[in-house]
Amino acid sequence: MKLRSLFTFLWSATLILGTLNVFAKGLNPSYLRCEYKVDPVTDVSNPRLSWVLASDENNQVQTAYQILVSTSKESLTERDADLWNSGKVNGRDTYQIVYNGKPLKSRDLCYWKVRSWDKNGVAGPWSEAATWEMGLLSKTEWKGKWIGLDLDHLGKGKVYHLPPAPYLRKEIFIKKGLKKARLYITALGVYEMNVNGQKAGDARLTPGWTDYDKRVYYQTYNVTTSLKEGPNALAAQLSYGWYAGYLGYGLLVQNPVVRGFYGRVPTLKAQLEIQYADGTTETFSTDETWKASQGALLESDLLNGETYDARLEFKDWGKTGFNDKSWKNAEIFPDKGERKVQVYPGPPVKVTQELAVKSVTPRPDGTYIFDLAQNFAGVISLKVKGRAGDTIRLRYGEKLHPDGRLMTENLRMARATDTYILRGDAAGETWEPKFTFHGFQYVEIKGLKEAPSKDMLTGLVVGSDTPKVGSFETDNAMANQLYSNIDWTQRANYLEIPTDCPQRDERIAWTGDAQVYAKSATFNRDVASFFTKWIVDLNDGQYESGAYPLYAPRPNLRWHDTFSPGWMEAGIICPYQVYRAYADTRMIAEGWTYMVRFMDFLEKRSKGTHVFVENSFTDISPKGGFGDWLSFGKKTPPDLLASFYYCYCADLMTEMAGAIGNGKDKKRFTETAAAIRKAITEHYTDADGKFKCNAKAYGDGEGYVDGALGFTGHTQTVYANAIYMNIVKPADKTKAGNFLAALLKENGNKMSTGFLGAKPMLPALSATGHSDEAYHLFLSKEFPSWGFEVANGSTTIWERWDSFTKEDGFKYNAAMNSFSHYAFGAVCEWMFGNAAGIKSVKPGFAEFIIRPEIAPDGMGNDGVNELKASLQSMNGLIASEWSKKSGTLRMKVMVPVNTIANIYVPASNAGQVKLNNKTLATSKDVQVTGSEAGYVIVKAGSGTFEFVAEK
Ligand code: RAM
Repeated sequence: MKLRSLFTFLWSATLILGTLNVFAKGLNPSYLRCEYKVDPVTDVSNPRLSWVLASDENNQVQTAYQILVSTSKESLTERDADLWNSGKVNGRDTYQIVYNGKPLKSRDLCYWKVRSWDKNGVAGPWSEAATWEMGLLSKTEWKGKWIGLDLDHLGKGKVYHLPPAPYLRKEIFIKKGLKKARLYITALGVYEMNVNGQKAGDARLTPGWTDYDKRVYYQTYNVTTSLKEGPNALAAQLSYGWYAGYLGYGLLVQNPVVRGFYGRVPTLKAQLEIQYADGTTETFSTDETWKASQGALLESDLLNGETYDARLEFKDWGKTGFNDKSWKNAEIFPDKGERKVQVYPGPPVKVTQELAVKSVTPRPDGTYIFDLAQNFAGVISLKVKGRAGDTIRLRYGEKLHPDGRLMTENLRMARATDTYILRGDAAGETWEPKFTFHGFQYVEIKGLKEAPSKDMLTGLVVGSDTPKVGSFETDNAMANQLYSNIDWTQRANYLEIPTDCPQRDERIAWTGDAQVYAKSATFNRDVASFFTKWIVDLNDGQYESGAYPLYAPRPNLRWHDTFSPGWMEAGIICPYQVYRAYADTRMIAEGWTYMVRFMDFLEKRSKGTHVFVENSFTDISPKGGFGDWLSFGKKTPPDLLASFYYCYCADLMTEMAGAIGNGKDKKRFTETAAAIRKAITEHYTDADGKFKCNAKAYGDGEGYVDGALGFTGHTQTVYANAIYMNIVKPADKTKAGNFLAALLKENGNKMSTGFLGAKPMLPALSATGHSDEAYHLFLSKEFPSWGFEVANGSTTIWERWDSFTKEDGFKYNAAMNSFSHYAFGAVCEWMFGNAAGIKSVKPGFAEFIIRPEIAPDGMGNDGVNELKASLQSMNGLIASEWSKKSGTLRMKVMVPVNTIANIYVPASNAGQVKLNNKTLATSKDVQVTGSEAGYVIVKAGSGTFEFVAEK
């Protein structure tokens, strides 16, 4: 055989073998989800499906898919699928695929599976079957009444009014063998339901917080195996929760209402639906035949904690045969006609981790301090032995005073105290609070007779169960700790709603904090369903005027809490970030009228001028809104920031209008954005492109946040935002970047930025050729910086850079001083988007860029020489890793099936670069598409790519 034909032979053999390999394997769909959840219950009538593909082969894409949906697992075949056979649908889509089969009814159980065709047109294997189940689609299907027990007259103290929590129970008789049982349940307040002494599900603080006048959510539990023929017991505990308990700083600011914002008495509504083996059905619902009593849970409140007297415990009250003769009949409470009852759309709040105690320290006053070594949100589980009536008081704090005392001043009016009174069980007893949570690292225990051991307490980390999708690791210990701090702070605050902080008397979803951090959040955890839930709260909270509120849900915590520029725009920015991360257009479509109403509001407010001149928001409190909250030095005019945000929102609306195919609004917002840019340039910049304002217009600044410091348009925050939000034209960005770098230098290379300025700071520096400066700020350990918090012992992100310092201790103490506040954690966006360089081009990362910024040399141990980051996207795992060592730069990129990556390899020309040990320039696996200042650009399909570039 001639050499040439030998080559051809070998080549065809490889191809054939390769193809055979593909035949054998093909694309494998897994992680089947419906409405972002695995096997959920939903009431979305045409739910969206998704899967993730895996393949051993590089450069793979899906060219078509087929979905089958059926009412049973047995009939889930092409021939028998009775709900939907999508047929072969051409295209790459693997997510946001709308169910398009037969109309679904309440209680329908749907089995589904999918298969994909690969780039060679070869069909892969069918996936495993997954399910979803339809909830109750109409309120009229609810037979259960709202029941409760009014105990509100009890528990009135000097400071707090904490009535006991009601207990409810009912025995039912199951006459014959059952096939299926579902418990549909909700509460105004929070509930825990037990079936024959077993807790239904593992969620906590159900059914969560909503604007209860507009809607309440319910849970569905599959209790088929918890029930038996004959008598069965249903036992529920209720607490005040967000509905009837204390909320926010109402008490602190002496608001006329401090608790019971939605109602005084918590109530329960449930129905147990049974399908017997013989096909008949029966429903047991909450009604006046349920029995009700107060019991061992003497106090129960989210902010203030619980008091439990175990001596008053009803033994086995959750089981059949308990004598409830002395209990009252449950009271019936009226419904509100306009209140919707819907399936909980978010991830459940639950215990996501347990933490062991690191040390126990006795205090001179006889108390003990337990250290859990990590600031978090949650509760504890307590294990004790003692005499009946022994009382154990637990207080929680994030920090200790230098003398070892628990620091609780920063909790303000949140009592955050749990008390357990022992029943005196010789075998010992365990207890954990149910309807409260605290933000803490330390627990102080009072009332112990003997020195305790560490295992007396276990920390139970509580939060919305958002799956971890991100990782970030470097060879710099500070950066690693910072990333850990960010994730822990997110976990502590993504608890039902995105709260500002989990510890003090606040814990509300401040929209400003939420909007600056939303994108960062998507890099750490899958927050798609979390935001699906919260955006509804936000829309429910929209004012008549069209303004989005300061926080959502929005009870009336303080008469002048309304809206603020920089905060209210969360209504546009959060859905946009969800769209970018998960390609979710339904959230946009469903929220569109709210978003347009908000844009109308801004337009009206600007009086058609498309800019907010000085003093445009004197009617709100504080004047101008919160502005660049917690910034230093002269203030950035809040009106200028309001104008920037207006422009940014118009841009996002333009893009989102395009995404939902609304050409008319796309045109409208394109024009609006152009008009705003023009008006901003005219009013707020001088001939050199420098930002300015009419500082005199603010007079002495009275009524503005830190107004006495004076105002200027030439601040770090202004340029950082002008670059980040594309307020300045691309051609003028370098100039703006230079102003920003110069301002930093003038300020001793320190940031002066607050909540609104810190987030865009590093991305703006990076975008304008100042990556080294960005790295210096990122790695700095001097005040104010992220590293400064780490150097001062943080395990979470703090509200202020110097919330605690080794030199000065707690400067702010009882004032705003949270040690778990994610706003400054928004640097996470730069860590993933710039340091690791993972940037989406198309929503859902269908196409993305990997353009790592390599840390400057010469920083010794304070620098970064190695970085590894990854993100589990809707398409699968994206990874970006780099390391540098004596002139050699290594880079590893993982590109999931069905995506395209534009990889920027840090090298001055392709000749210097090797890909998987071969010369890049001749590689067939990828395509060199160009170069750009210090980078060779490579286009790649799926696979793992290792680049080596020599200097
Ligand atoms: C603080 C909150 C929050 C901030 C508002 C303006 O009390 O903690 O972080 O958005 O005020």
